[in-house]
Amino acid sequence: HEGFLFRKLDIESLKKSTNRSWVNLYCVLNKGEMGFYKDAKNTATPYNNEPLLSLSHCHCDVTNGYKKKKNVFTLKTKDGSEFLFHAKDEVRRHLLPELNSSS
Ligand code: I3P
Repeated sequence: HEGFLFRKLDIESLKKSTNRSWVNLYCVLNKGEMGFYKDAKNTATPYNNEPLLSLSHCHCDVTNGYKKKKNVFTLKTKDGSEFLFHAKDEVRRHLLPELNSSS
C-alpha cells in the first residue's frame, strides 16, 4: 500500500517539533513499517534520510483537536513523536484500520 499523504511532524521525541510545515510525501506501508519518500520513483532514498517507521506500538487516531483541515489523523509513535497526516476521506478510511492492525 502506498500513496501520497501530507505530513506534519508535531511532536518530536516528546518535544514540540521545530520543523512544522506540511510536506507532501510518498508513503509506503509494508510489513508493519512505513517509509517516506519525495516521490514514487525513488524509494531507495528516504525523505530526510529517515529510517523506516515501525508501526508496532504506534497509535493512530482521527484527531478532533486539529480543526484547520478536515480528514487529519494522528500517528503517535512509541518514542513519543506525533505525526499529523492529511488525506482524502476515502484514503483515511482505508488506511486507519490498516495502520492500527500493524501496531
Ligand atoms: C509552519 C507552517 C504550517 C503551520 C505551522 C507553522 O510554518 O505554516 O503550515 O501549521 O504552524 O509553524 P513553516 O512553514 O515556516 O515551518 P498549520 O498548517 O497546522 O497551521 P504551527 O507552528 O502552529 O503548527
